[in-house]
Amino acid sequence: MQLHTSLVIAILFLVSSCFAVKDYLFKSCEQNGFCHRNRHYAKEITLDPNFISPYSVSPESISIEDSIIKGIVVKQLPHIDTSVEFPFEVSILCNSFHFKLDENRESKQQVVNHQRYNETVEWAFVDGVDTNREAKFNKDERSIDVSYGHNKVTIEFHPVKLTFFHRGNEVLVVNDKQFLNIEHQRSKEDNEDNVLPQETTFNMFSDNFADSKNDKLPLGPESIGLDFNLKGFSNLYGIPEHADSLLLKDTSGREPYRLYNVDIFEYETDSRLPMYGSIPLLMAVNAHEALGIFWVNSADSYIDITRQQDSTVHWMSENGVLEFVIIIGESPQKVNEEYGKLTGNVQLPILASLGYHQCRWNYNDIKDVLEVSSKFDEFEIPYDTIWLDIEYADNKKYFTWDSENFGDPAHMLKVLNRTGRNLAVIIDPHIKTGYEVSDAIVSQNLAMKNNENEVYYGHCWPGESVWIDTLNPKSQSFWNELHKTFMISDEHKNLFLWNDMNEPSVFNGPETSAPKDNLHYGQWEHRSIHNLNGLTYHEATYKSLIDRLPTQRPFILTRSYFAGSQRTAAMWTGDNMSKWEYLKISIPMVLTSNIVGMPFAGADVGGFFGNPSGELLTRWYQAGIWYPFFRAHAHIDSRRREPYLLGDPFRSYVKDAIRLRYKLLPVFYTSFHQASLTGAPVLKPVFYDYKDSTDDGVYDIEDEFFLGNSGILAKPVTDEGAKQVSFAAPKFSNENFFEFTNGIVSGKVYHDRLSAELSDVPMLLKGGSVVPMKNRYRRSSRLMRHDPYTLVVALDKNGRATGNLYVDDGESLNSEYKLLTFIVDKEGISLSSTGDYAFSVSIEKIIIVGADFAIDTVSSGRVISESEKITIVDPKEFPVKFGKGSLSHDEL
Ligand code: NBV
Repeated sequence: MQLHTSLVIAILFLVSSCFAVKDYLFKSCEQNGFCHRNRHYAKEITLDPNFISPYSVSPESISIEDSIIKGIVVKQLPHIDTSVEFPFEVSILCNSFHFKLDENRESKQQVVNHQRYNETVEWAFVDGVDTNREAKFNKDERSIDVSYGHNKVTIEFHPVKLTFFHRGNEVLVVNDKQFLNIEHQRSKEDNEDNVLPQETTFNMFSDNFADSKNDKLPLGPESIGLDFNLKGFSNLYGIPEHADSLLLKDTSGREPYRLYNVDIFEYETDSRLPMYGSIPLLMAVNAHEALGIFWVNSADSYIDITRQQDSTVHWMSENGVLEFVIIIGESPQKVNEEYGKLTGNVQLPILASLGYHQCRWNYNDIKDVLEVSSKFDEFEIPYDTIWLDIEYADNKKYFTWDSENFGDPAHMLKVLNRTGRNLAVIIDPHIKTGYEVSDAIVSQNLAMKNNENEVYYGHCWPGESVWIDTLNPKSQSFWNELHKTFMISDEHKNLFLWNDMNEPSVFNGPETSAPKDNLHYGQWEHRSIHNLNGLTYHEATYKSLIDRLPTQRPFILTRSYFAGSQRTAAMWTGDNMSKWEYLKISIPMVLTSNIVGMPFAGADVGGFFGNPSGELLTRWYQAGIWYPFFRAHAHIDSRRREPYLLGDPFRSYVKDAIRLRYKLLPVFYTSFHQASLTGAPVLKPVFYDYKDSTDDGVYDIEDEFFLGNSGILAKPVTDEGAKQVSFAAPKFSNENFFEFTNGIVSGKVYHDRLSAELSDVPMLLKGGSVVPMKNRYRRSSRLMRHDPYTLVVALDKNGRATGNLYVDDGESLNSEYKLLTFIVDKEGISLSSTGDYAFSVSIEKIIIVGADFAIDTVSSGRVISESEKITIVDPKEFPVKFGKGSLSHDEL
């Protein structure tokens, strides 16, 4: 019996370990030298009430020129009675506070760049960010004040402390707890003299982690750490990527959140482990203000959070300059806007990329691709893009096509194009050795190097590989030429790209990535640039696509990303599983991405690993239609699950869900247009609109959201067997929310719960909204171009509603456009517009709900196309005419 039990346990262990993340491959804070040391330092300081920080600002060093404060932070070393100097700069960039501290270092060897890495900002920021010249400065012996807009910051010299006020309220104290720690340059031999009594020397010059692959740590300890005390903020968000809740958790006594881009195989939910991308922006929100901390650093980082009335964030990075931006505003939207001014907003996507994407690893050959494509048509399911994973290339040699199975890609593209379809193909950064592309990378000196400055060879899908170093500006023209040749001729505009594995993923590397002591262009260690490696790669691809077709908006999907990635790529949440908990976690993950300015985000619909049940897959599609990036994907070992293959009723529910996405494309596109101008989320968390509610419950709503500013509130079903949902947002609002299940408005006001049978996509429409939809079925978005709109109008309690519609040619960079605003009141519907795009918008139907008055009929400017009829659901059926001259066909 005992034997039997242990056998069962052993089997259970084996089975569960097959499907569990290999967390032993990834360093915990305890195992990671710099994190261990910073946490230790923080703990020692906290325990010592008499601690006096060794850091101070030298008052004599301060100068102010051109609205930039320059000065020196001094670190006193008690053992040797000497000090180290760190020059720093403070400026106001646009409306945000910017701090940067460097170290003057001696250069001893030629191979490794000895300076602290200071170029993160160049990758993350847009060009030409302005220094605000209106900031006012006021200095005395002990401190300096900087006032800008409604904000003021007092920088105290000793102890070093930065206190921020917004409209006179204290909102943030930086270095309140004195966790500031800058491990200055020293040699191994002198180390003892250079450590403070509160420090530990754990792994300062070598790394004892089993999977560190002999990291040589040539520059010794160089970490930085700092605390941020958020006054009156207990609700913190952001710092993706983690498979975790929307609201950040308290990490006291647990693993901190880690930012280190890795290929995390079979990741688990409810985890602070690092994932494929990172955006070091944390947002704190309360009823009065919102605050952004943007830690401008691309090295391995951990963030400890103590969640309280006044929360503390302890940020620790392995190296680099100490640089951060503080954004303060009235609202989260304001933080998004200011962050967007620094790092750029999402590019307005090519319209087709907002349609449905059909992917799997892999479609076998051209015949397979075209068959799948025509099956969609046979079952009248729209889709826009079909994807090819790594098997399309000859032996995974990217920039080639497998001649047997993909011998005539031009033909494939042409056939897809007939129905307005696109093809997306994968190009990974590991380039197999022994063919012309890798040979050229080596001979032209464009490869990432090892710690001896020789070409780094590692293992990935194709076997032995080299990695293109896209930090090297010379890589760009090489990359452009490769794309031009590979993408056949300029005639084929329907080819999109997918950049995977760009963390970079290295099978035999430490923590599944590149060795930290590898070298990049400028002799920078990989350690310093790791988290922006993925960005440099997809940006190079973006530039190559622009080089090929200068007027078309490129579409690129990237797995790894950093602050600034939103300008040139969409992201997805990587290799999830066909399980309910992954469907559930995808919503806060996508919302978090929206909070930090990267709205073009999605998760693999259906789950990457495994085979979902019909119910799970249906619910996943119904949720997936809300992901700004909507793609189904599946692992090579999973069963085929294209929507038309599903048995009924699943097939028809999935088809309806996909069709609903297409009906809502005008709303998605309009929301993306707003995001491209203001950094606003496309999927908007509920707290964005109701943060000043007296009920704190608004801050942790992570399973429902608004679609931009459209008034559509959605709550996907993510529980097996669920037959109804309950929305939280309506209770924070004075407005009515109308039932809008499956995009059909009934005039019924929502109370308490909504039925959500498996056929249903539960959604509500807030009173006061006008939603433009395109309700006719077409095979792809391109074929919907001239279709008329249906306006769904939900009046607010005062009988009013407004809504926007953005239209342009859907594909050109700098296309002409028209932005329409519909205004509905008791008098009728009126319209205002901006932009010169000469394109007529026709409306075939207007549905109005929520009127408790007779809708007046006014005579002129009827815009309903001849054959069509206006439907009014509530309160009575009668034709609507429009307000005096307010809306005419020509105007539209
Ligand atoms: O290229 C194969 C897969 C891809 O399908 C997936 O979407 C990526 O996240 N890729 C990872 C490599 C291997 C996954 C086990």
